[in-house]
Amino acid sequence: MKKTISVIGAPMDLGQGRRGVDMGPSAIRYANLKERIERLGYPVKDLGNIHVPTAETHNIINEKLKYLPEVVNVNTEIYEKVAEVVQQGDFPIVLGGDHSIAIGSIAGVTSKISSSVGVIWFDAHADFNTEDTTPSGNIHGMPLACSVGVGQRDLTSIGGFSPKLQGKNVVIVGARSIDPEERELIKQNGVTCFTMHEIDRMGIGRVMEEAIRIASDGTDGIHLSLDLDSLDPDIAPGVGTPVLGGVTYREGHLAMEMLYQSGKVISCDVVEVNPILDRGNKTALAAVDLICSLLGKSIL
Ligand code: B3U
Ligand code: MN
Ligand code: MN
Repeated sequence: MKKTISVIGAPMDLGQGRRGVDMGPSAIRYANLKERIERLGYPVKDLGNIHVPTAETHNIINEKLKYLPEVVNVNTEIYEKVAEVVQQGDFPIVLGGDHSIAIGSIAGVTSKISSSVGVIWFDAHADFNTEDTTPSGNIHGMPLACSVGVGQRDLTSIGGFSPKLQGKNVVIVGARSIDPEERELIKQNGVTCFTMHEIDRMGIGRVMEEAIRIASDGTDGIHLSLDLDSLDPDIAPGVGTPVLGGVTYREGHLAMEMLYQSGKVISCDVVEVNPILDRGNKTALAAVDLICSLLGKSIL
């Protein structure tokens, strides 16, 4: 019997500055997420959406940590929901929303796993800023730092424990836009980063072999955090901060297929799909295609 897949919508847009990413969960569901996963033989439960307050009804108090109290509250709810799903033995897929939702999602997964969890962070960015290094004040640029215990306390302590991850089991894949101080923080915390340069030189196959080895070394499983802006804007135009020169459609699929074959992945986030900026729901469709490969869809 295959694991039950539990889908949680997190229509969060308070971690960044553009309208529309709150519609990500609808767009991904509209791309037939449930039916396509069921076709692979999994039972699927859709648990609906977490409540997210409307940006226009709240004020920004701290320009370096925009919407901090609201982001903390939403992530606390995500943490509780994801922890419940993992406790039941199910596989959570959290649909963003912006990438700040990974703070709660990773908190939920790691709270229910006895030893540690590794993370593979697919992203054009490193999301390793803090309130001291952020150029934007947007919390979606901080979730990976928060998860290794670096950053503002309300964010790092969601779920009542910190850190959630050890830097030595964290791997960023696909990066091509990293802020100077972020680079220093990544190094200091022992995080591995395979940028587009390494993907070009080594090929995605060798990069993923290494990434899987590092994320599973001494851990009880791997959490995949998939930011759709990791893909090239040609195939994923519907994201808030597109960056040229990204992962191709086939590289993305091979990466997901290798993660499936590793048998190590226990949970995932799919984030930053913004239907307002998209063309014909292309980005949400690409997201569902990638999830299917992650769950075992093969060509033959
Ligand atoms: N590093 C920049 C930009 C950014 C991070 N994540 C996204 N954009 N999507 C920042 O604002 O922290
Ligand atoms: Mn991101
Ligand atoms: Mn990104």
